[in-house]
Amino acid sequence: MDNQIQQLKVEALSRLGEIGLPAELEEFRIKYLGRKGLFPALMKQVAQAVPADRPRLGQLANGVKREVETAYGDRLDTLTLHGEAVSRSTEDLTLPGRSIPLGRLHPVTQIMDEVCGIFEGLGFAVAEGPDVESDFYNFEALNIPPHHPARDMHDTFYVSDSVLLRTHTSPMQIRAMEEKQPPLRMIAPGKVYRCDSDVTHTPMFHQVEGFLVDRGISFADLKGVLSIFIARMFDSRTSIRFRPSFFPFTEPSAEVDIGCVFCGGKGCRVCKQTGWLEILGSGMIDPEVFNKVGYDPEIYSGFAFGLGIERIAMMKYGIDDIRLYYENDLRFLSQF
Ligand code: 2NL
Repeated sequence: MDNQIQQLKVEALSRLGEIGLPAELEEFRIKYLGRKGLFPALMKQVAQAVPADRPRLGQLANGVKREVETAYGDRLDTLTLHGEAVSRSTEDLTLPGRSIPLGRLHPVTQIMDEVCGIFEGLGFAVAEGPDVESDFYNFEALNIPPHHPARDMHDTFYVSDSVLLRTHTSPMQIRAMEEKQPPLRMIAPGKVYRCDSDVTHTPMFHQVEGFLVDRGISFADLKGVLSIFIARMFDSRTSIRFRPSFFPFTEPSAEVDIGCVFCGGKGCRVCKQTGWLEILGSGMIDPEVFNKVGYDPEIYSGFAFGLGIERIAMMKYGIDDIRLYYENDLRFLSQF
């Protein structure tokens, strides 16, 4: 009996050493370790040995069986690690791996990049600057005098009497005009602040302002550039309307509307039954602004415009509550 056990061990281990294919390994398992295999048969024989020999033979046979099982397991690992799925394996090695969730750009950042990209494509330079500004760059240089309603405490966050959070990104454009002579075309993207909060207003939002100054610039240039922008941002078939308006820093001024993207111009709750949505404000730069930066308004003219990024993103994506942008709810953000 002892011999028989040793012989089975030698035979099994040497056979295992020859095996190179998963199918052969499975054959081995059935022949030696399977329910009707040689090891279970050996164990039955041990159970029938004379009682005096049984504990010793049992211990020996069990030890050998464990050794062979371990060697079998090692062989199985080696073969499967080399890419061969063994039919007995309970894991489906063809399943795709667990995916690692990826972050993405915030919808406001995506639209900001898109808007800037369109103007860069038209030759506009990009200038960024501080969120905290002086009264001069935010108001005075833009022809907004001390008691103008736009300075009202309800709209502007003041840091001190003459320091404030910028209410638009125009200050960077004023600096550019102070530093450089025309021709000049530039956009200023960034965060702006106004003390206002409801479904269409947040106290901080993003704006892109732009301007172009040269000799002989007319309202036709303004219409041309802004029409190209709208066609690229939305669709070349989008209808456009220039509506007379007023800003202290432009004259004449126009607000630009596009055909309502929600109802196609038929009239709905979002466009208040008008069929139009306002997308930006614009105008010919007021001679007073040129005087402040030292340009001669008799020689130069130019246009300027300003647009709110959250507003454009709401139109493009059909979002009706601006606050969704700033709640950081992944169910919302992961849709973009
Ligand atoms: C709006 C309107 C506008 C400007 C911004 C501007 C800048 C300079 C000179 C003259 Cl430096 N104008 N910017 C002009 C017209 C309109 O923005 O509704 N923004 C959201």
